[in-house]
Amino acid sequence: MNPLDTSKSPFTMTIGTTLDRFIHRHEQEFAYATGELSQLLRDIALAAKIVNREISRAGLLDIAGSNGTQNIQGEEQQKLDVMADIRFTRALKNGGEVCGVISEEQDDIIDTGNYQGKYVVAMDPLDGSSNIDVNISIGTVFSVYRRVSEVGTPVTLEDVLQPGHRQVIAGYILYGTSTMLVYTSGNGVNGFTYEPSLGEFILSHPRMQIPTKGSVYSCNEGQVNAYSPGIREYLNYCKEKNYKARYIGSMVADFHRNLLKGGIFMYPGTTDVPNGKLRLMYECNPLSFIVEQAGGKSTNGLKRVMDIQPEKLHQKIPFIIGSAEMVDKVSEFLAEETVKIGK
Ligand code: P6P
Repeated sequence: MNPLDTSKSPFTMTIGTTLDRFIHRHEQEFAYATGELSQLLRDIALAAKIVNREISRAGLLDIAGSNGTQNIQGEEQQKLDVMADIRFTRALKNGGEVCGVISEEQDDIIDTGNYQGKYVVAMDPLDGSSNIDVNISIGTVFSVYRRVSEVGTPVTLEDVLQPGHRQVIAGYILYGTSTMLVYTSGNGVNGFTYEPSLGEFILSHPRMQIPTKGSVYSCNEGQVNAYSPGIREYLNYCKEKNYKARYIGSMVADFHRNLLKGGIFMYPGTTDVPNGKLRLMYECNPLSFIVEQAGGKSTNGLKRVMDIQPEKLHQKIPFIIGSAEMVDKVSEFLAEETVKIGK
């Protein structure tokens, strides 16, 4: 890029720029920049504003609590899970850029009927929703891939079962003390804070970078006896180093704190559930794209998450993500475990 041409450089994007203007200015950075991807991102942002409004009033509108149904994972769906799924799916269908969607809340691929759409989206419409009733931050997580099947035809399984390194956009919305949209399109990570009085996401965290090391670890230690020896030894290592334990049961919130301050989030496998709980396509891959773009790392304990070839829509993997040096340290303990028990 011509060093004198600062039109596209994120460095000219001052805090206070709206998401819309940021997208427009950076459109040329999108692979195959033809405007569709920009519009797709705007569609996601619109749905996020609507979901944010619903969540902030949940306690008043009797839309909190259980929906009385389960998703394909057998997890109880909250009313807001279903609402968020409808809002994001509808925005993506109406936007026209997406030919297919996979969602934590839907068993199968959603064919949007937009056969001319060049993209597919994998999403967790509302992660951590069991925390809604107790007013703890929750999040939406999304991944965007370019379809591999011919434009003009229905979405296929191959369009959605792509490895994470083929993502073109990944992001999350954190419905917290303030609502933020954080995303990457492969040129760094930028965070936008929602200003309700304007109805706009405003650039507040340009060029986010995760510290290469930190002193916070996020893990459900209630399961410690079921973790592998390597994970247990790493948790002991954290205590010896006097790290802080911070785990609020809402991955997007735990991840966001670690992204800003440095730290590591782990949802390992256990003796009974060796692949853990978190889903590769719409939880692990999007956060992995973001963390790598911010200078961090993520693995399943054995390999880079974004190199895993998905085999099922709702495939689960053990998940370790955060500051590069902390993820490397876990890998060291797991490697020693492999040697000791001769896996
Ligand atoms: P556990 C929420 O249900 C979630 O998917 C993540 O947001 C969170 O980190 C994890 O599960 C909590 O799971 O088993 O520790 O309660």
